[in-house]
Amino acid sequence: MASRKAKITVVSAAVILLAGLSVIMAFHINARSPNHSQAVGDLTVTVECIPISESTPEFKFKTIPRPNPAKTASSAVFSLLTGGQDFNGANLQILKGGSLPYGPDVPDQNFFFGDGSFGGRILVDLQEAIDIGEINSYSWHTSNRAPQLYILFASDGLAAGFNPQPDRGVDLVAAGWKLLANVDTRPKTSERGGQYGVSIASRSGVIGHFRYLLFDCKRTEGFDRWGNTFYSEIDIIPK
Ligand SMILES: [Ca+2]
Repeated sequence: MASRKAKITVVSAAVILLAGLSVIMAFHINARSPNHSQAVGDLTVTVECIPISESTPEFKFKTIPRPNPAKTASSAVFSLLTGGQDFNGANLQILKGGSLPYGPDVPDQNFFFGDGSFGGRILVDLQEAIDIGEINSYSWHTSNRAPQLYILFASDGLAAGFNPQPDRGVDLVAAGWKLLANVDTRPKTSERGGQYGVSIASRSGVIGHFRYLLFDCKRTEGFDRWGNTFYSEIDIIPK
């Protein structure tokens, strides 16, 4: 009898242990997923990664809007503040208008900073301050150039001493810029390829009233020369 009880106790303990492990594993896998939504104050930053095997030129995201040139602010003018365009890539104009790459490794249909460089700063000038509803960025690559890593700043351009063209090293907050979001979609697994979408929005419906946006982009890794993200599209959606 005592032996039977002991057996039952051992089996019960094993079941409890396995159940506990599966809960821990589920949490762990979830924590490793690049898909997440993070709230910072009133803003939400939602990240979705479509695995490379399921990625298509339609950019079919489920949790964030797909690229939509019809909704994008047509007044947006993109320019480079720091860093240089890679000569195998497209210029910044590829980021607006809705043209999307036909495959996961098409350099001339994406904008990316020069091979071996640390990244750079992209300025978007909307010509006048508008209420912005969403800012969505999209990228696609087979490997390390897929994830997105940038800090987004914004300004209405009205602060005293505002600097609309801050060079490398200039403290952006001191130069009249507001920090909006820290975006880092790098997964914690070795598999980094895929199609990434980032949607920055606000629970109030309006991110803010801004004329300028500044994307301070970093390379996703420095192991080799190919760490700068293949950006396919950046949509600024007015409210
Ligand atoms: Ca494009």
